[in-house]
Amino acid sequence: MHDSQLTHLKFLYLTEAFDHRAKLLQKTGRLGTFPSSRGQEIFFLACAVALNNTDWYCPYYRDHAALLYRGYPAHALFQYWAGDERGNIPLPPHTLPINVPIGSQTSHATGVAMALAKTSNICLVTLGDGASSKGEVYESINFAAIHSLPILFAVNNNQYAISTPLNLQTANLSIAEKFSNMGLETQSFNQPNHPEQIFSFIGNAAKQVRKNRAPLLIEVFSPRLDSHTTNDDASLYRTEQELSDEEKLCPIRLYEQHLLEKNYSPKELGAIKRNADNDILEAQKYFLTLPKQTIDDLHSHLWASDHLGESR
Ligand SMILES: Cc1ncc(C[n+]2csc(CCOP(=O)(O)OP(=O)(O)O)c2C)c(N)n1
Repeated sequence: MHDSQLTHLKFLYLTEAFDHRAKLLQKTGRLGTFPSSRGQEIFFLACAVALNNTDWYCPYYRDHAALLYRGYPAHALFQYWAGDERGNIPLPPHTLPINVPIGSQTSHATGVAMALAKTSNICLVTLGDGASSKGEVYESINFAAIHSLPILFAVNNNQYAISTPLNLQTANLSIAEKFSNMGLETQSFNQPNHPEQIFSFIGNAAKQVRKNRAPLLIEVFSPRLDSHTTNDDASLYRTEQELSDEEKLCPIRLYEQHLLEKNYSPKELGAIKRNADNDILEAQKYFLTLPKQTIDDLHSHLWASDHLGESR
């Protein structure tokens, strides 16, 4: 039995509870549009687990599990999605801010990887299948391949970019195939029945980048169990059958099953879940006690103080 598996489960439960509460807060007008990661939690968690503390993590906007694992306080994530700039303040070390302009995080990450070239650290950047069509993504991958940078491009292939399906992002069968001719190795993981193997798949990929000091692109096919965001309605473009078939692939439920088969007890798992639910409830309560941000809060953390020649 590996305690690390229970730690993984704890962060999956934290993410699940965070997701649940964020959607409720959005419905009651406390949060803005929120992108659920339901079905994709293990992908993001495994990306964070694959790194050391001094490696760099460059997220897009669905990375709640990874950010919680790297130490982002849950109340600050609620603040971020409520449009409160102060939610950006407690960024974990070696972690870039949440990035909503699609694909642009790959350029930032490639710059980070360039700075890491002569160290033993690596950089991991996440992106969606839709982002893989953006010019910056091609430019970043090309640059990273030419300069042999230590960067792992990790694609969360949930097969939709809002309502645009995968077959309109690529004429290939996968994103890994799409980039297979760009001077870097690409790998794909498509075994939704075995979400626990995502940890070793992404862990090995990170090891490979660390050892070879060269870029690698990986893709994990993951079910998207919620709509794109709280502002979207997937039933307008996905069939009921497709949605209910995907629900059976809920990675957290399959991971629980995997742990029970390994002789962890339902009681043990239940206690971890209750603690996680409670931690997120406390974070929500704290978030709701915070005073409203002021106009000054919108820009007081935007500029480095020495750049302006004045202290904050
Ligand atoms: C530059 C830019 N163009 C358009 C958008 C609007 N937009 C938000 S999410 C999204 C789809 C992204 O899909 P994908 O990359 O597959 O990631 P997913 O959200 O499915 O995880 C789009 C087009 C944006 N945020 N940024």
